[in-house]
Amino acid sequence: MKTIFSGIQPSGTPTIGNYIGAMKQFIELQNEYNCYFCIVDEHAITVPQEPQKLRQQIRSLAALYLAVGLDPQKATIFIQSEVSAHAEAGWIIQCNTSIGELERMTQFKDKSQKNGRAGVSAGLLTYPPLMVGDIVLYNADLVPVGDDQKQHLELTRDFVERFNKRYAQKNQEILTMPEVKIAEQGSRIMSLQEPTKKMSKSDTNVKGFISMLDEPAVIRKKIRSAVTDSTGVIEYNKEEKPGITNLLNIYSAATGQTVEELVQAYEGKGYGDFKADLAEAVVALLEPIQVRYQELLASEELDMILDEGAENARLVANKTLQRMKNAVGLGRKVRR
Ligand code: ATP
Ligand code: LTN
Repeated sequence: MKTIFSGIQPSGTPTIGNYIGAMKQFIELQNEYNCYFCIVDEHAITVPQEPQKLRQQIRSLAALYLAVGLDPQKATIFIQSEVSAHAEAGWIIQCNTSIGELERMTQFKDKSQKNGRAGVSAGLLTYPPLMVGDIVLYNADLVPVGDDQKQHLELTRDFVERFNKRYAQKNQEILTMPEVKIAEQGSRIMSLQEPTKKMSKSDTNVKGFISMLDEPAVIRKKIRSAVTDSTGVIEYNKEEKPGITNLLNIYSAATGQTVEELVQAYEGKGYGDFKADLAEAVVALLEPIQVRYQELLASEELDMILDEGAENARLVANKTLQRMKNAVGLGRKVRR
């Protein structure tokens, strides 16, 4: 059975972008793969977080993982910082990655531009090596992510090739080469307010995203005020009509209807009707998830699942870490 690894940062409440681009794929894949789904809290502290809030967000994301339908019998669900191999592997990987490579990452350029380069944490720059560590520690073959993570996966693949070449003994591979897996549709859900910008849970404009825990009234209001255009025709055209195109993608992901079916169904109808129906579809998608979420958050079961997840994860991660240390020559030789 092939292995999957993916992670989401507890840097806020996940949005429907995270759901459509990432979580939805996780649910579909858990039946066919050996899966690890991680709450990557060490990634979240690359930008300032309030400790109390971060704690809450970590547990909340874990509850959401389960509420959307991830099954701890099928997938290992755990918190990154509870498996120390991540930080250790991250260091070895950083020392085998050039600053030039890291400075080219779009996510770093975007986030450091907003806050001024000199003022952002060094972790924001060296974060991709931590992500590489997440993936290689579990020998992942496949990494399901949204479109924005493609570049980080390319960096991961470059790293694996370089590391294997540089340190291989008797041509034995040390790390598994992963492939990226991007959803066919909805891999890049855009902001409701600026439909040329990615929907992001840490957007300061809360009207730009629908969080998975938004109440129905809030969802309806945000969709009603989503930016579209003045033509009033429901058409799929990313370049000329990014707003309505984005809403079509969300509608399709929420209901399973294809974009073509939706365009046909709304022929001759206006944006008002379309948005009202879309809002109901999103409410219908999220309501049962929210009910399960509340139950899980209050349960002890959640902590048991996370304890067990971390234990499982440590077993696999520590083995790979030891292989990496042996390859690089750190410490004393330990048998595999
Ligand atoms: P932040 O705003 O804190 O940078 P984020 O909302 O971009 O976070 P992440 O935790 O970094 O979310 O991403 C988790 C997963 O969700 C990744 O696989 C990412 O590609 C995917 N994802 C994030 N935003 C979107 C989006 N707008 N559309 C589709 N997929 C997305
Ligand atoms: N970098 C990702 C989150 C992330 C991840 C991972 C995704 C951290 N480690 C490993 C897939 C595999 C992000 O910012 N969205």
